[in-house]
Amino acid sequence: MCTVCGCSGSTVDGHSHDHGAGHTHDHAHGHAHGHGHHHHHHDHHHHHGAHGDIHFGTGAAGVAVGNMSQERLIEIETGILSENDRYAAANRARLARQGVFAVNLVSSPGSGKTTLLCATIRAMGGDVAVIEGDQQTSNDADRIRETGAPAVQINTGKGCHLDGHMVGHALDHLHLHDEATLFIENVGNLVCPAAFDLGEDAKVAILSVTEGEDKPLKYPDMFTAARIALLNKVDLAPHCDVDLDLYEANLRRVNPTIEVIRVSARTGEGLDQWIGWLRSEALAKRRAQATE
Ligand SMILES: Nc1nc2c(ncn2[C@@H]2O[C@H](COP(=O)(O)OP(=O)(O)OP(=O)(O)O)[C@@H](O)[C@H]2O)c(=O)[nH]1
Ligand SMILES: [Mg+2]
Repeated sequence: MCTVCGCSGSTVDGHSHDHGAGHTHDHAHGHAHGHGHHHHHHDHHHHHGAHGDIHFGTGAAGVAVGNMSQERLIEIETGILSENDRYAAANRARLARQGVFAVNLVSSPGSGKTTLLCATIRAMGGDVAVIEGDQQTSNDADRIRETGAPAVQINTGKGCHLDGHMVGHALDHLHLHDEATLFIENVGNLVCPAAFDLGEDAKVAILSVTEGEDKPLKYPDMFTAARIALLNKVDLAPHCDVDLDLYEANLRRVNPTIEVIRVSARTGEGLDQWIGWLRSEALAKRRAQATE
């Protein structure tokens, strides 16, 4: 269950929750690990498709959230978040050992994450790898592979976000070189991915000029969680009634320290600045590790 929207797609779920009297909980979801105690190891219900694409949660799972008390939901939320955080911490340690700098790209559907990633990879050259998250299809991983970069597609099925557990599986299948850059494209969703740490170094929010200047104010959690925002499709700005300065001001209202870069995946505008940010952050991470 997603602890944010209550949908049934998460892989980090509470098998061993004590639901108390009167609570029933359908555990028909695809793949879950219990909490530390009562840790039942289930057969892995995800399966692998072409190119090692990983499919989660294709089975239906019903969670009667409406029957749960708020207290109960908060209790479960705390448990699931900490379970996710354990997977995320393991991912983070693994990436740190390899000196890999990892970003988690979050946005609403269609803001241009994949297009921007393809343009970034082509402009950057060098050692990059991609984890793609979508509910269905391997379209985005296929698009990434056309650039020559390795990509693993995760299909979340019913899931509305990637979680730490899924990304751990994807890392098992990705041949990451030391000091590579890892891009994780999250499921297009401006709400739930904000709450799930994947073990990344930074969340990068992508907005496009067509979405409207008020989006940071309406969906603040995502922009509070992000270190940097890429305001994409600026090539379209002249055709839209959009005020880019107001867009930026609204971003800074919800997150005063957020960095904002105006980009166009289509024309390449702003890509140098974005790649510069990636390089300097990766360097800063390695320097910090070296002095540890
Ligand atoms: N004009 C213009 N179009 C863009 C730009 N970036 C992306 N697009 C277009 O926007 C549409 C969606 O782009 P995608 O890269 O698929 O967006 P996405 O965020 O990866 O979408 P999901 O993975 O489905 O959430 C495509 O038609 C792209 O060609 C841009 O900078 N300018
Ligand atoms: Mg995409």
